[in-house]
Amino acid sequence: MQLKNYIDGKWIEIDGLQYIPVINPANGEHLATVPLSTKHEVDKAVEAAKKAQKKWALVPAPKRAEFLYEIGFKLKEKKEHLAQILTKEMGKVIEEARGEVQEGIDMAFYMAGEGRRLFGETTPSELADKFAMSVRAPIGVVGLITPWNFPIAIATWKSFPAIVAGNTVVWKPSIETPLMAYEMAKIFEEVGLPDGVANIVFGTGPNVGSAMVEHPDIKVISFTGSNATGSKVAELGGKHLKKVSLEMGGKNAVIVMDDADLNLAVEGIIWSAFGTAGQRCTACSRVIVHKDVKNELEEMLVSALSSLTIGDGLDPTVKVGPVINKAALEKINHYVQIGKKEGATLLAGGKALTSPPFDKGYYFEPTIFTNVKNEMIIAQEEIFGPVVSIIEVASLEEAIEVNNSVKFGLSSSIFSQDVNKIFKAQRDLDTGIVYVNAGTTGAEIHLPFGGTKGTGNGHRDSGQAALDVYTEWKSIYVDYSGRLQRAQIDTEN
Ligand code: UN1
Repeated sequence: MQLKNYIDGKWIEIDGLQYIPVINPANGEHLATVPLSTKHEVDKAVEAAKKAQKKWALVPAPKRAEFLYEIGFKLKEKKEHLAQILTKEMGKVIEEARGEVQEGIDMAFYMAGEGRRLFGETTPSELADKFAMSVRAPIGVVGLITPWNFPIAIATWKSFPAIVAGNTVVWKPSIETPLMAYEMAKIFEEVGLPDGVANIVFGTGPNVGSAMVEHPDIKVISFTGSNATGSKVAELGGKHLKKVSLEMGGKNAVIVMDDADLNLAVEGIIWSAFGTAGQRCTACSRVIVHKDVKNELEEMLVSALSSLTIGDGLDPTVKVGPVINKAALEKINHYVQIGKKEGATLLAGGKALTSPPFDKGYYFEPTIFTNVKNEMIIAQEEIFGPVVSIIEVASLEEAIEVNNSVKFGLSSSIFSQDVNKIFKAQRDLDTGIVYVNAGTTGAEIHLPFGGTKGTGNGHRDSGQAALDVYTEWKSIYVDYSGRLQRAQIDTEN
């Protein structure tokens, strides 16, 4: 199957474009080919989106929302079909793939509900016989750049609030996982979303991504991906005075205090560190443990690893699937070598699996380092794979300091049964998301998603907060006094 861009409600095949294969990371199977589009295709998509936006903004929001309800029902109907494709192109295990599709369904219905809210504010005027209000206005054409690790959920976090608020969308999905975008485009077509409201252009960051960020008619860019790319997007977007919303990396920690329920902590760590083969921006990659329970926790973690079957995620007994590609496997391996050189103790795992039945895919063993010092590279940089570092501390204060010492601030978690420690921790952990007695993953779509410091630039995906990215506040004053009343001057009478 040769994928096509979806522009202005049509599937566009372009002569002379280069196509590259889409590969199943579990077994090397060739799934499809994806075009590497150019600035020309971006221009076409923006032109269509700009034309469509004028009309779309005039459709009453509850009517716009009806399309999202329809999309939600379609996603529900196709949940299993989509999950199967998602596992094949991305590698996550089938149970998690179903969960990701569910995240998209939830987002569709949540944002569809927004069509009958999109609340503004009324405010008393300082002058008599004058009415003041502020409303959310759509911004125009928005550009979405989404990653391969949550190819459907993250796309819905961004496109649904944008669409319900009256914007139109040009979306560049990751070329690692274009099949999910293709499936979404089919759904847009099936529900009759008006032409040009959602457009998809396949291609690379340097070509399609840059052309989007530089395009004068794209007013907002929402990006999820690496810090290196995110800062380039911010720089280029800044030059064009564009609103840029960034969601980037994490170096998320689970804190385990001496009074924690250790069985629960182990379950939380294993799920957050090795689920999705550690390829979540919310993944747990550090365990900050109180010295009194360190040995016991380590033993329990190592023994829990034996329950983690590695393999093709379509097999329902498999718990850890492959990583996305060869480059990812090499990067993870590189960090493991660094950890060894830095003097951390390898407690479990540490190797890529290269002999049959793993030789055709990209598999890395769940890996645990201990005796990790906070200043080590493996304790500071995002690895984006199934590797976790255990760091010992002597108090809650030290745990919080270690947690906050990294350049990222996405998610954190504390296992404790002491309400005083828990409340102190939720206040002082410098991350956009804090979990108590749960791992670092599993954000729900109706709460803001994002982080502090190097994780973002102050914006949030999901929840009501997402609407702030895709709308502009417009303040409206209606003077019904019949005379010219000057604010700040005529207020004394
Ligand atoms: C991501 O890894 O980029 O909170 C998103 C979670 C998921 C989303 C992760 N709901 O782990």
